[in-house]
Amino acid sequence: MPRFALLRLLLPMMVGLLCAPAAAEDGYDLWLRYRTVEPQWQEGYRTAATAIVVEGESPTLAAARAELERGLAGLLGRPVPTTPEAAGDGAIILGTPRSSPLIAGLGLPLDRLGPEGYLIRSITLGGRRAMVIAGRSDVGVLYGAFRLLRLIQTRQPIDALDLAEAPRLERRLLNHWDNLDRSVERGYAGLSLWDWQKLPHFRDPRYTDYARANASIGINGTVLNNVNSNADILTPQFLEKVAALADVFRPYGIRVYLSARFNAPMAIGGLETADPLDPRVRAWWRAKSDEIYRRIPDFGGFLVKANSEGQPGPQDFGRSHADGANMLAEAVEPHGGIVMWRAFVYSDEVPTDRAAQAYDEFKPLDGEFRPNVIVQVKNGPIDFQPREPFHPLFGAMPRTPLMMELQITKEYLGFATHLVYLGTMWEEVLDADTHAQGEGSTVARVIDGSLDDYAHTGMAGVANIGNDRNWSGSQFDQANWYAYGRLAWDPDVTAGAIAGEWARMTWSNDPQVLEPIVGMMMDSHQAVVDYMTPLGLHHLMATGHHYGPGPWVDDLERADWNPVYFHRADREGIGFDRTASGSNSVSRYAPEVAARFGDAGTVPEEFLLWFHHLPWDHRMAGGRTLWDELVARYTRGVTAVAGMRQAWAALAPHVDAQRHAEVSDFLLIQQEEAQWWRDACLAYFQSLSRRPFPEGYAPPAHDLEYYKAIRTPYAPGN
Ligand code: BDP
Repeated sequence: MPRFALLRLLLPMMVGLLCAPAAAEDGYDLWLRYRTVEPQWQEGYRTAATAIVVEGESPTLAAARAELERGLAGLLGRPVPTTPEAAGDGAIILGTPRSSPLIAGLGLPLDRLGPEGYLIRSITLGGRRAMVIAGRSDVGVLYGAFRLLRLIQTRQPIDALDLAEAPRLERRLLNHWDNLDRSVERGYAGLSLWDWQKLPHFRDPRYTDYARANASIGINGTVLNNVNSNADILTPQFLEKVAALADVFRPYGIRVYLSARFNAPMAIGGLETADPLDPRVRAWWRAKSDEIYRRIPDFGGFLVKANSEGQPGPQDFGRSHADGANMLAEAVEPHGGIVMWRAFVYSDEVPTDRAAQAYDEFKPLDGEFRPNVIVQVKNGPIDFQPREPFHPLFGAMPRTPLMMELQITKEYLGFATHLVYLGTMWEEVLDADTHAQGEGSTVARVIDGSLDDYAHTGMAGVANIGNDRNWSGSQFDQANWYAYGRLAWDPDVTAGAIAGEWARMTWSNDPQVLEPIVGMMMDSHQAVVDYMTPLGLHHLMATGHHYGPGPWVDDLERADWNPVYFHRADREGIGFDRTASGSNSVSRYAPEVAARFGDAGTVPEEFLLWFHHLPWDHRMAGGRTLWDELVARYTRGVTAVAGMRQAWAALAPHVDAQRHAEVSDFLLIQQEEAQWWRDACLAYFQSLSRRPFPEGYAPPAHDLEYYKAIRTPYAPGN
C-alpha cells in the first residue's frame, strides 16, 4: 500500500466521526427522539430532574412514568431512578388528588384545568426542591409528562416552572381513511397501520408508539376506518379487533371511533331498508351500539359520510341529514357516544355552485340535531384545495356544534414528496373572521365553542400515517401530524411557534439548523399554492388520483369534477364568478365578508379567481396584467422550491446522513413536479389567453399536447 493510502482511506472516516451529528436515523422516532442534550444544559436539567416519583397506580400513570423514564434517560444521558426511596432534591412527583394524598394536600389550583389539563409547578417539599406534575385525571398527568419532556427537548429552563394548560377543544381526532384490506385512501405512507388479519391476538408494538405520539400532542381519539366505509367493520369478527386496538390506546387517553356505513342494517343486518325512521332500523342500530359498548365501554361514537359521492344516506329513503344523524345519536346516547356527521355533500343534480351546496343543505337544519351530534365541516367549501377561503358554514350554525375537518395527508398538495408545512394554511383558516357576531368572530372561536356556547367541540385531521418507517411518507410530513395535534389542543398557537418546536425536537436546537428549516417550512405553503393553483384557482389536478396537473380536463361525468368547471378560463378571461352576477355563492358569507370577497377591488388577491371571473388584461394591484401576474406566480413557486433545495443542501454537515439524503431526494422530485405544474398549466392557459410570456419568463419546455399526454395510472392513494 502506498504511504498515504491508508491515511487517505481513514481520513474521511475520522473526519466523519468528529463531525457526524448522530447515528443513522430513519425518522421512526418522530419528534420523540430524546437525544442527549448539549453539555452546557446537562447539569441544570440533571439537578432539576433527579428522580421520577409516580403517586398512584394505573395504566395511564404507568405510561407517564415509562415515557419520563425513557425520555429523561435519553435527554440527560443517564437513567433517572423511579423508586420513592430515590427521591431527594429535584424529584419529579406525578399524580392526581385522587391517586395521591400528597398531591391532594398541596392545594393546587386544579379546578380550572378541566378533565384533561395539567399543571407543572416547582415547589419546596419538606425543605427539598421538587417539581409536581398534576392533573385532575391520569391523562392530564400524562400530558404534563410529555410537556416536561418537550420543555427539555426544546431547551427551556425547568427549575422554576409554573405552567397550567388545558385543551381548548374536547374532541381532537385523527380520521384514518384506512380500508379493511389495509389500503389507505389518499394515503402516501404505505399500508394501514392496522393489521386486521393478525388482530386481535397480535398487537404490534407500533400501536403503542402510535398512541405515544398522539398523546404527546394531545390527540384523544381516532376513527379507525375510511369514511367511504365498509359495513363489515361493524361485524363481531371486526369489533373484536377494534376492541384490541382500543385496549392498547386506552392508557394514552385515546378513544376509538368508527366510520359507520349508513346502510349497514341492509349490508350486514339482513334488513331490506336503512330508513332512519323505520323502527326495525332504529332497533338494529341500538342493538349494534349496545354490542359495541359491551366490548369497548369508552367507544367514542360514529363518523358518517352520507349522501356524498355515492355513499348511502338518509336521503335514499326520503329523509334528511338530521333524521339520519339523530337516529344514530339516539343509539349511542345512553352510552355517552357522539355522532360526527359530515357536511361534505354535493350533487351535480343540484344546479347551484358546489361551493354553496353544503351550506344550503345544512344551514336550514340548524337546531334540528340531537345534542350529541356534531356536524363535521371541511376547512373550505370545496375540497381540501391548496388554498381555500373558510367554509361559509362556520359561524352560520349557532345551534349546532361544528367541528373542523382538515386533511393532513396532502392529496391535493403534492402527496408525500412535496415539502409543504400545513400549519400556516390552517392558521390562516382558524384566524379568518366570519363576522358571524361582529368583528373578531374567528373560525377558531366558532369551533372552540366560545362564540355560540357549543356543548361539544372538536377537530378532525385526515391522517397521513401509514406503515412506512417514517410514519408519514416523508420526514417533513411528520410536522403536519404534529401541527394538527397542537392546533387541535389550542387553535391559537401560531404556526411559527409550532414549526419551531417541531424542528427543535425533530432536527436540532442549533440555530444554524433551526432557522433554515423553519424558514423553509414557513414559506412552503405559499410555494405550492403558487406552482399549483395561484390567485384563488382550485381543482386543476388530474383525474382520480389527483397527481399532477390537469387543468384541461373536461370530460368527467359530473360537471363539478372537471377542472374546467372550476377555472372557467376562455379566450377572454379566467376565474369562477361567485358574485351576484355569477353563482352568488359569496352571499353565503356574513354581509361584511360577502362584500369584501364579492368586490374584485377588495377581495384578498389569494382568492381573486375563487370569487371573480376577470379578463386576462385585468390590472392587478401591483400593476401587472392578470396574465402576467399568473405567469409570475407560477414561476415564483418553482423558484421557491429551488431555494428550499439550496437551503437544505447547505445543512448536509449538520443533519444525519440518512434523513438528509431522503429529504434531498424528495426536494428534487418536488422541483421537477413544480416545474411540471407550472409549465403544464401555463401552456394550457396560454392556449386560451394567447398572450405572450412576459419578458424574463421562460415559456414551457414542451407544447400543450405533451403535457396532456402524460398518464400516471399507478399514482398512489387512489
Ligand atoms: C375527496 C377525496 C375522496 C374522499 C372525499 C371525502 O378525493 O377520496 O372520499 O374527499 O372527504 O377529497 O369524503
